[in-house]
Amino acid sequence: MIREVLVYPNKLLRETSKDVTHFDAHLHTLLQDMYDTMICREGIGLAAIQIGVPLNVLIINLVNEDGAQLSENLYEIINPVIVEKDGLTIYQEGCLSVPGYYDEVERAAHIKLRYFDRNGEQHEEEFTDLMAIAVQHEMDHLKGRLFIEKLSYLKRKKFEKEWKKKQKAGK
Ligand code: QAP
Ligand code: CO
Repeated sequence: MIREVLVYPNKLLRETSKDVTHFDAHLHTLLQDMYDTMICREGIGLAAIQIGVPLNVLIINLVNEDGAQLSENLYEIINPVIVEKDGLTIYQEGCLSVPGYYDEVERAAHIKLRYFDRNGEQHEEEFTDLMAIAVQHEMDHLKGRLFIEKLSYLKRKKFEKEWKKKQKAGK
């Protein structure tokens, strides 16, 4: 089922999400709804809180070198913990909860992630490049943070200005 994506400045987006304790049919329905919603809105990543569910669940589905978004490349990440990180990388990020705005954010270039899959199996995996960026972006949502909060003072001002302009235009 396609769900509504919460948009800044919705207060729910500031909530801290909680760990999943039951790897059951409810979780699987949530994951399916998140996937349907993300694909419908042409996203590559989504955290559960973006559809109003404060659980430590995120999905990421990057496109391949041909630009195709294959479901076989879907990551379902539950209760993630970054156990190692190093390096720095800058990327022009966007977010389904901040539609139409993109700006450069600095993040660790390499992470080692401990997480659970939909069946409650634990995994430890290293990520680099866009996948490392996406995981960190989505994990910020679990802490109630948006990428616009990581911008420099001037870039944040630029965002506020553009956002207000957009509100006035009724978009
Ligand atoms: C998070 O972002 C992310 O403004 C996922 O109008 C960001 O899926 C992962 C989107 C950067 C890796 C790098 C944004 C769609 C989608 C928009 C998204 C929009 C339509 C953003
Ligand atoms: Co986001």
